[in-house]
Amino acid sequence: MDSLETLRALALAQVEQAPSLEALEAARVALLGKKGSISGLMTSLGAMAPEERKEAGARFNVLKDEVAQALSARKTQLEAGALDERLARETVDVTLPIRPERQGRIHPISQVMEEIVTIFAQMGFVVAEGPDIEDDFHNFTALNIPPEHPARQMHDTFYFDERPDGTRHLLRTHTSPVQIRTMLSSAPPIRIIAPGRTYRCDSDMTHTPMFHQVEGLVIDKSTHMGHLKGCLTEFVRAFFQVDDVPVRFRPSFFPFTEPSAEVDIGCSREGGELKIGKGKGWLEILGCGMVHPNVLKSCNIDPEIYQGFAFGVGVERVAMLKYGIPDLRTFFDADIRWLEHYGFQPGDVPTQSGGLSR
Ligand code: 2NL
Repeated sequence: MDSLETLRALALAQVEQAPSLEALEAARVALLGKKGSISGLMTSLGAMAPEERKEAGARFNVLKDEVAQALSARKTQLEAGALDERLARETVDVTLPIRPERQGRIHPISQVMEEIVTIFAQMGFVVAEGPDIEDDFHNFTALNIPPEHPARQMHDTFYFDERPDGTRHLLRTHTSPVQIRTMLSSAPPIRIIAPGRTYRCDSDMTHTPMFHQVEGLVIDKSTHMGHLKGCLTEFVRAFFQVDDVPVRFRPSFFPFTEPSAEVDIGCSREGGELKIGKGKGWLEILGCGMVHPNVLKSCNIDPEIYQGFAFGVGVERVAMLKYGIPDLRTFFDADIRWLEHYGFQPGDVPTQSGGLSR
């Protein structure tokens, strides 16, 4: 009896005073392990008379439960302490000055998307976002893209497996579905910019299966082609930071706009060096047009009352032109040396108040 009390006191002291999780585990093995002292008590029951065994067994079990409970309580305590200690050890002083030799870089895609968004934000556009995984309606049908249009083919669009109802989701092939969603959910006037990832089943020197787009949409009662020309001319000059760069609007075709145009900027290619500004050549920068009445109707907007313009910019393309990046596929190589060369310092990211970089 006395020896059981002594064992109890020793066991609880050992557990409650265990200085570390390792010491606690050692105590658990010494007490409750196969060859532990409390397990030893259980073995001794075999040599006892039936009456004595019954009474002793009950007391041994109480002790065993008590020790197990103490082990668990101490474990919780030690773990909390270990976490506190780690949190204290790993604190970061965010007020310390940056260390230029240890700085990461902003990817040129992120930088250029931020530049484009900043320019349009300064004109009063609001950023809109939507899902990368879309359905047929938002990506094609609402955009006046007919069922037999080549863009809908398997080899141009990434489709998911068919669902029980026979429909298939897809990876959006442009950010236009974001604008469709905006027109469906909010009444005009609308002035939004939709930056994001887009996907097409295409991979060669000049195409990657994932790429980036910024699209814009303006809808109001009296929005006209003059607004489109003024807005995009202003954008191109702000983006390339050349005040007098020639801009031309060349007729084109998109199913979702009528009329449609492509915007070119002037450039020169003397001595193999591309220079944006006055010169003999032209560079295609973006596509645009007046929103097709069928698109407005699909979004429950009355084309007799409202009209608007839309445009789309390929981010990789304008990033390559602006920053002289020669190879599209290097954008996605995750090469640290490339990023150190073409990337941007975190402090150079454009803001509405600070303007564009450089
Ligand atoms: C290009 C051409 C364009 C649009 C995108 C658009 C969106 C809606 C309605 C009408 Cl919801 N149009 N987007 C319009 C014209 C051209 O992009 O070459 N992008 C890289």
